Amino acid sequence: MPVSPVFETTIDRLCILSEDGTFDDTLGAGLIPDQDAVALYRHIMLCRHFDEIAFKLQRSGRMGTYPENRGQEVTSLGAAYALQSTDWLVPCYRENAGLFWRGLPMEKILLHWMGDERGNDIDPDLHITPLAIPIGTQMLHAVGLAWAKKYRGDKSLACTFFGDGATSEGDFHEAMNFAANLDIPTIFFCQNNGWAISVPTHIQCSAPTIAQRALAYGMPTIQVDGNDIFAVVKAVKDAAQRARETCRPSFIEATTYRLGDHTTADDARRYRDEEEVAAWQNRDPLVRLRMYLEQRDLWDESQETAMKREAEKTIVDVVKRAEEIEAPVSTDMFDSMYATTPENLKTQRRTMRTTSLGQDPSQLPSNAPKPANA
Ligand SMILES: Cc1ncc(C[n+]2csc(CCOP(=O)(O)OP(=O)(O)O)c2C)c(N)n1
Ligand SMILES: [Mg+2]
Repeated sequence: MPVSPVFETTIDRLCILSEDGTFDDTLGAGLIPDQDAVALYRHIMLCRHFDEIAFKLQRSGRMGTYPENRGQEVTSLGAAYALQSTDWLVPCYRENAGLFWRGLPMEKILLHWMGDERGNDIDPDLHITPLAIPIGTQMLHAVGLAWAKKYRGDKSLACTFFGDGATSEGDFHEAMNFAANLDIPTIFFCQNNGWAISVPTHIQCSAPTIAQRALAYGMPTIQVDGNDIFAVVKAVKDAAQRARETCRPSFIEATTYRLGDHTTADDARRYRDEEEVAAWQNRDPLVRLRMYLEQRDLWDESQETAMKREAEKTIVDVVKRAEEIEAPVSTDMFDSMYATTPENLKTQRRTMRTTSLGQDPSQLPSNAPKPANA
């Protein structure tokens, strides 16, 4: 019996607006109309300023840990731009630009990182789930949401964002397997920024691309330049069309880089070379889009100065709204837990004491076994 290949394929890499400003008209013409390109650029400037101020709030003790988004803005933004408002955005924690584009009030993200649960209380009409801090859990939620959409015969989908590191989690593989085998309209959007905190991608993925992980599930897959908003928009539009027409899920690996530390609790200088960071500064998605606009006379220095001023003013108001909200009260934790609060929790709510911490043994139910030391 001769040996013959049972499976052969290639994976495409898509780039439309390259790092030196060259634009591929064949792929990119008409993809983002001029006025939208300007609006997207203005939005990235606003998000960059938000990021800077959030970092300063943490440094001055006005907020908890914060993960800077700088350098990765166009991955989630391109996706949010390409999708419809009824499609779910299921984020991890570095997708501010896409969430704000969809309409999430900016103060919600500040409240989240200030440790205020009201930051996670999101208007359901926005179709955005709260930030997922445990790595990987959100991918399963996205598949569940998309499955529900399919059951209802609704042509929308779920797009979930995660990092390169998250693709080493069991949750990732379960979500991919389930979506692929049951035809669940999900877009798996991997933001490969080269690092999972201090672990470089090549240490946790011995394959040359993350995109090829999808092949094992028989899922259409592509790699895109994640600092090129045009490439991201095209890849997401193609995946969304496939999901709407056939319910098939897709995988997108967007190569990008976080220009800041992992979070404010990290110091990336301890594990990254300065030359690597400098090389990626030259690929900054903000600079790249500005080059595109200037080449077409859509943007100039006076607009840049005016937008900077506008961003500063907007973010001052955002911070004010986040800091002026009245402080939460301790009983809130009982009020959002159950539709009808059980009797034992009503008692805890009234007394703010519990038997489980040994604070109030009188709350033990009458039929509970006596503690060993009683
Ligand atoms: C289940 C779980 N394990 C570990 C962590 C700690 N942790 C937080 S971020 C992170 C790295 C994630 O890397 P990646 O998925 O590449 O995302 P990035 O931050 O680079 O965008 C880890 C291990 C966590 N939050 N959740
Ligand atoms: Mg990463």
